[in-house]
Amino acid sequence: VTASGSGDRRRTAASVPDLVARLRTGDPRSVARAISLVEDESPLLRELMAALAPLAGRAHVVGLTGPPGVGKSTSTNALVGQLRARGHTVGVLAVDPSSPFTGGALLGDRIRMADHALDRGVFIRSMASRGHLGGLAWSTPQAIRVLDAAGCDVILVETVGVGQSEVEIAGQADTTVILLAPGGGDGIQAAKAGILEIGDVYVVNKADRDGATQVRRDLRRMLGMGAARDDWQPPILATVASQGQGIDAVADALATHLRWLEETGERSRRRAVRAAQEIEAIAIARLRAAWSPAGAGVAADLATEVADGVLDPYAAADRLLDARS
Ligand SMILES: Nc1nc2c(ncn2[C@@H]2O[C@H](COP(=O)(O)OP(=O)(O)OP(=O)(O)O)[C@@H](O)[C@H]2O)c(=O)[nH]1
Ligand SMILES: [Mg+2]
Repeated sequence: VTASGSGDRRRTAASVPDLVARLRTGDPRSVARAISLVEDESPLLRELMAALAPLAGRAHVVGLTGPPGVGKSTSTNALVGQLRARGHTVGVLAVDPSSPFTGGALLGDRIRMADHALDRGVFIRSMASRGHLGGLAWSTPQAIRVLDAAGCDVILVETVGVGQSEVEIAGQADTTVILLAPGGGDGIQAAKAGILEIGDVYVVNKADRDGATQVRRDLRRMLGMGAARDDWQPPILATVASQGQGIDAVADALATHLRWLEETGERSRRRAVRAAQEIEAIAIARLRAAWSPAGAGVAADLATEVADGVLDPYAAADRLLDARS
């Protein structure tokens, strides 16, 4: 079921308790509407999150990230099929940190996801930052909470790797899957982007292409050079996502990692880190809103005073914090 929000948003707002009651039954329209409330930063959001908080926390949140065109959407699509075959309900959140509006690339994702469009056990939703500063830092965990409360066993969060964003999304997942592919020196770029520290599972997709073995070898060498992390050895898998090859092994690796997270207590630790990031993002968004109702950034008069040397920046920051309520 494609949980697209357009249209739902214009309907007369049902009460939050009604919405939550329907959402808990897995009603796709309610899921779509709840995620639209997140995206629109609705005034109802606070009540919605309060109602959903005790209902969420069950789902296995899996982040999939990697360079543009590496095969994230194709892999997600194949993985949805694999997880459905194992009896799991699945939520898919395609997050686009680079685009302020839901645009062309995500439309492409929706079309590819059409394989699952009629399946009641699958929710698919794309989400963009809508230009909010740091917006995805609080909106992504909230959308995850909606899907979790709606009963998704596994939530796949696809993000395009653009610099820092994959690291941020990794902080929000229980399990982070890094996708690479041969060509374009991805292995080397990966090392630069700090990808070697954040992956729980590495997948070299497009294994049907020349150079895939080399990418796996490079990855194995580079992962081996880093300091040993905990007692989890990230597997390095090979897939041909467009043909569904190797996807069963990816699903196995996700299940194995979830078991490891639970046995070691690492799952609770990661969830606490995620909650801390979410709280911070909400608090910072609120401070920004209090300072600049017009969205113009730091109060202009203070900025002028600092620029003119009338006020020092620390004193200006004090005034800003004092003025927040
Ligand atoms: N040869 C080959 N092509 C593949 C494979 N997997 C995906 N592709 C193709 O690679 C292209 C990009 O795939 P996507 O799944 O859209 O990649 P993506 O990472 O989601 O792309 P963005 O979301 O735009 O960053 C498509 O044309 C796919 O058909 C594969 O295993 N082998
Ligand atoms: Mg994609």
